[in-house]
Amino acid sequence: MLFKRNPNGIDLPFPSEITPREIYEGRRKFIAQVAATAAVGSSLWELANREAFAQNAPAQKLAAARNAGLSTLEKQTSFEDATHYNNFYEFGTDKSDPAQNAHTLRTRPWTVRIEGEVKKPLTLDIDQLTKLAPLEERIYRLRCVEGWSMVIPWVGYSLANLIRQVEPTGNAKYVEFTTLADRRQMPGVGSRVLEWPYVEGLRMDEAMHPLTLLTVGMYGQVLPNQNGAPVRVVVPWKYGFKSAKSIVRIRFTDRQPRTAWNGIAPEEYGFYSNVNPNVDHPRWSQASERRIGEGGFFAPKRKTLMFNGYDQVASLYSGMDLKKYF
Ligand SMILES: Nc1nc2c(c(=O)[nH]1)N[C@H]1C(S)=C(S)[C@@H](COP(=O)(O)O)O[C@H]1N2
Ligand SMILES: [Mo]
Repeated sequence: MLFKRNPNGIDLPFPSEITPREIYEGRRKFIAQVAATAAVGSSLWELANREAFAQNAPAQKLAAARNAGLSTLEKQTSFEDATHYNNFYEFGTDKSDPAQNAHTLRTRPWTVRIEGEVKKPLTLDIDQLTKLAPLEERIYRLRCVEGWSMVIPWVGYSLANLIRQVEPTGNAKYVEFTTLADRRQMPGVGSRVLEWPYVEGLRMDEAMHPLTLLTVGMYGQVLPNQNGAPVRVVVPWKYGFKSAKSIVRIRFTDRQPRTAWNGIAPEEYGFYSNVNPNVDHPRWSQASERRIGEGGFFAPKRKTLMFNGYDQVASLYSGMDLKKYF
C-alpha cells in the first residue's frame, strides 16, 4: 500500500490508495480459478490455501437471541464481504490482508484483565467472559472513517454488564481498551503506520450506554480472527476505528487515555469520533458513504447520518460543541 505524507509528517493511508473491492475480489477469484485448474505454481497454491484456511476454519456456533429493538432492518452485508474487507493493521494495511494473515492469531487461551479505577479488578478467560451475560444478536451499521459502511449481525452483550461487575470508583471517568500486540502472531506490529499496541477509549457514559457492545461473535458464530477474535467492542455511532479488536485489557482511568489514532494524528482523528456528516476529515468529506456490496465502486453513495443514525446517543453530547470535540 502506498502512503501519502500528511502535513504532520505522519504516514497515513490515503483514500485513493485503498484497494477497491472489485479489484481485490477479482484477485481472489483469479487465485481460486487458477488453483482449481491444476497448472499452478507453489506460491499460488500457498496463497489460495492460506485464504481457504482463514475462510473455512471450523466455525464454532454461538446461540444468541436477536435484540430486535437495537437492530437495523437494512440488508446485511454478506459474510464474505464482512470477512474479506477489513481494517486490522496488526495484520497488514490492505483490506484483504487480515483475511490472509490473521490465521496466525491464537485466540485460546485468552484472558482479559479489567483494572484501574475499580473496586473489584478481575481477570476473565474468554469462556468466563462469554458467559458473563446472555448473548444477544444485534444488527448494527458500521461506518469506517474512510467512507465505507457495512451492516453486520454481531453477537455479544452490553459492555455495561461487565462494567457493573467490577464496580468502578468515583474516579473512573474513561475506559481504555488495549489490544494484543504480539509480533510473533501479528506481522503488521512493528510497522510504522500506527502506535502499538492499538489502544482505544471511551468516556464512561459512552461505555455504559446500552448500544456499546462487548462482542464475541458475528453471523451466529465466534468472531473470525480478522474481525477481532476473540473479543472486541463495537460502538456503532462512532467511526469504526473506535471499535477495538482483540482486546486484552480494559482499564478505568480518571484522564482521557492516549489512543492510537488520536495520538499520532489528533487533527484528523478526534477522541470522540462520533459519526458526523457535518464535520469533514481534513483530507476528505464525511457527508456520504459507500455501502460495501452495494453495486460496486461507482454506485451512488448513501448520505451519512448524524451518529450513524443512532439518535438515542444524542443526549450524551448535549451542550457539547461537536465541531470542537470531533
Ligand atoms: N486492534 C485493532 N482494532 C481495530 C482496527 C485495527 O487496525 N486494529 N481497525 C479499526 C477500523 S479502522 C475499523 S473500520 C474496524 C473494522 O472492523 P471489521 O473489519 O470487523 O469490519 O475495526 C477497528 N478496530
Ligand atoms: Mo475504519
